[in-house]
Amino acid sequence: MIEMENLLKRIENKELTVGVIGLGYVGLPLAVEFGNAGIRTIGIDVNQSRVDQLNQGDNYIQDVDDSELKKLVDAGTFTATTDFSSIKHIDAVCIAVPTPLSKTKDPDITYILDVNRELTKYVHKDLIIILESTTYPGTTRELIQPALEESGLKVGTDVYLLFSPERVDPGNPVFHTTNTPKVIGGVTENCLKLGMAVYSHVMDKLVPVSSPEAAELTKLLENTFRSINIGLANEMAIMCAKLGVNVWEVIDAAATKPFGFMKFTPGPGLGGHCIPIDPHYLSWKMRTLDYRARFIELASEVNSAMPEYVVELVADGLNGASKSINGSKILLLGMAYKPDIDDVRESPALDVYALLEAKGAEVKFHDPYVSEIKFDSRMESTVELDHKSLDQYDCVVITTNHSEYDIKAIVENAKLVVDTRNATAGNKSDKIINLGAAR
Ligand code: SAJ
Repeated sequence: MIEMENLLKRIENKELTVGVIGLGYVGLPLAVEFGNAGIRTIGIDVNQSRVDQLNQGDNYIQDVDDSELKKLVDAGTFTATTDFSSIKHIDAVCIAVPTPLSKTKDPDITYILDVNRELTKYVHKDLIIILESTTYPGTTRELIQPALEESGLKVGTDVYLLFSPERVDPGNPVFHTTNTPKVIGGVTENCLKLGMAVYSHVMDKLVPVSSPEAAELTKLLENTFRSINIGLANEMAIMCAKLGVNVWEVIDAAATKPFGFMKFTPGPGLGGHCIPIDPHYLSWKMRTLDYRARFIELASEVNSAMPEYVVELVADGLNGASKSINGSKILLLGMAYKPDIDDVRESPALDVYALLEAKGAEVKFHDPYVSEIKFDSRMESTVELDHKSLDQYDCVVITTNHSEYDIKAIVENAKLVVDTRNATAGNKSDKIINLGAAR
């Protein structure tokens, strides 16, 4: 096994070029960390304008430090390209392309299939391939491995294939790419050894598992766990409102239990590019095995119904002032899917906006991080938030509680506030309808 030893030696001595395919919120931070470790890194992305931006040292990912990127580009340590043939000069390639859902909530693996086609073309002896995109269990072995072996090369002896889930939490002030434990599963022992040697340059802690399927399922369990518990919190909110009890008080009290409980909170629904999506990769896979993943489906049902629940709260509030949604002027505060970030992907605020509009309301939004949003065929821009003129709206809905919102001023000046995030906790006023709290 001299070959393995030589390969390991080269990796340990950083005599390798790492490639990252997909330069988004996962791929770009990862590429920058390899560059920071002094490893030549090539970023590959299909988006030419992104590639051009990066090669000018311009950063577009919130969690990446602008000066770090610039330094790597100026030193030639990191370069970006749209040319997949660069794989020929790459020793280890990490794949971090999107894995969304189709309209019918089925896995959409077109991005992985696109990469697969390039891998088949440019795979070469001793290439190490690590899939990071969240996907259904079996993708690595059933989709990627055959694409690599089409060339006649054998996984485990000529090329090395692994799965290692991304665990990037956008905007997290504590956990980032290098200090979040990294789960990794290889198709063979040698695959695992080599993949771990590559990641040991950038990850503080590696968590080897016995197979790529175990690694694929680890990620799905993590995010299914969140989706189901958020669904439980949302259903608790609905039940508490019917029982005349404040769900936020109940959750805070339950959270004092020092063991056996983990706090989740209700909200207007489930946003982001992970939690609403990932569990459906597992339930889809199970359907192909004739098994219904009931918890996943039920959680999705509860979570997806929350925007309508919020609209019912708005209707109740307006009704109290003898108004209807139809013809009312409504302002949504916060369109990003969670506080203090600029990402609106799958944001429930988008659903609330569309549902209110469909019922005849004139809807506006304010978001300090989101300047404009595309609704079907038109672009809507954020309005200025002038507390003194909030009474021009029949209802203000707090959909995402960005830290900078002055809740006291909002409550003081608005006619009616529907609070989906308990942002108004502590503000006593009969103008407030708080999701999960009796009026
Ligand atoms: N949400 C609730 N109630 C909660 C928690 C979240 O309604 O108790 C909503 C959020 O408002 C958001 C959605 O769920 O709309 C998702 O929120 P999230 O906190 O899970 O944030 P994400 O989507 O950024 O999830 C990421 C995930 N990271 C990865 O997949 C690598 C997730 O695994 C992390 O646990 C999560 O960040 C985190 O902890 O912040």
